Amino acid sequence: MNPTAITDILRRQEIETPSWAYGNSGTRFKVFAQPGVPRDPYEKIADAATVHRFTGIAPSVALHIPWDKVSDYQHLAAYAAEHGIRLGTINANVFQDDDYRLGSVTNPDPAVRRKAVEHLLECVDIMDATGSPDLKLWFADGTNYPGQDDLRTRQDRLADALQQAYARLTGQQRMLLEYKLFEPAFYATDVPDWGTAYAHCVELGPRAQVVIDTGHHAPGTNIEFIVAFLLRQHRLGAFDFNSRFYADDDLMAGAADPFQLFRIMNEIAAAGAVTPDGGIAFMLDQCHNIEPKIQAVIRSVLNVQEATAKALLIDRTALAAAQRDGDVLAANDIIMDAYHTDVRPMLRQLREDMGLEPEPIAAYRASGYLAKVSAERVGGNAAGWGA
Ligand code: PSV
Ligand code: MN
Repeated sequence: MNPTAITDILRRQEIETPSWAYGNSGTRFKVFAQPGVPRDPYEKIADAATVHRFTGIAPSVALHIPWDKVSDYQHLAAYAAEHGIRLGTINANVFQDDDYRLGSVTNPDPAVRRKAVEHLLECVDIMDATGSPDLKLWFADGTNYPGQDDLRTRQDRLADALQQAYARLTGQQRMLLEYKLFEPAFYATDVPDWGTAYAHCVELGPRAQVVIDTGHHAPGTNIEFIVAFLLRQHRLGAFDFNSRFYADDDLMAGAADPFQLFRIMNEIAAAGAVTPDGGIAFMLDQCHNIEPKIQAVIRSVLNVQEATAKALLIDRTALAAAQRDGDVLAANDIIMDAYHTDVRPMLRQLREDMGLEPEPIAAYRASGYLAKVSAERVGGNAAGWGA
């Protein structure tokens, strides 16, 4: 691909940032408070808009309900627009009420299942008000002990709930179903892998799509294979990018394993699906427990952008020829050549062409934004888990 074609794609790339990345978070041992943390969804939007201002490619923010509950969602959407961004994916949250101890949509108690489905429907009402295109579902449902509940019946309950939510979607709205190997359930998770998510999506219809959260697999899983498979089936709806050393560590995307992120973006670039018309929502899903949050989100956006630029640099004609010839080492060299290219000068130039500061992190640090919001955001309750 010629340099102009590459920069044209990079200019149109969009990465959605999560509202919860701006709030306080922690491990199950401690939530650390940081200065300047937003106290409500409006302040989270201001932080997300700041990330977009410095990167130019993060024009939307994902909301999590009820963490981001407000009385007027149209007002919130208008506020986002005033700040130069839009409201993106609506994430349902059926994992924090005491009622959900034995599951939400797969709970043995029909009253609890009904409550969970009502929340999913409420999230679609919110999408109608905000213009958000996607409903993202992740269920903490599962069991801790063999015999605790019937595994097949739980799948029936899940299918029934998904069907009710899917039927409520209108127009171009989509349902994105996320899987996760384990945690909080430790014996059997009800949506543990891409195969389960995929099978439910196929049963539902074309607007049900799978979400790949990069932290939700067993160690050593070949995630790019899952990407390739789902792309081929037209069922890859979105990513939750983050990185991990052990389990679902929720570290900055591209921090723990930049080569894996590159391999994933290679599959996306090969399928021509980097830009929004490719139908994939590229989101971050991370927590910044010990590092400054806004700067960490900027770093993550840039890491995804760098991995994408490298993937776009792969000489696909030469690669196809090497693959046809069975030249294993030449093919691998072509991939590694792109991976080892320093794309930072190209991206600095791109930002200048887009009217942005060439070095987003340095520019953000020099802007004084964090000192300003730390002085302003005094009193009230800092947003965080459960808030
Ligand atoms: C679950 O671990 C998850 O990845 C889901 O996307 C949730 O919505 C998110 O984290 C926030 O806790
Ligand atoms: Mn996730």
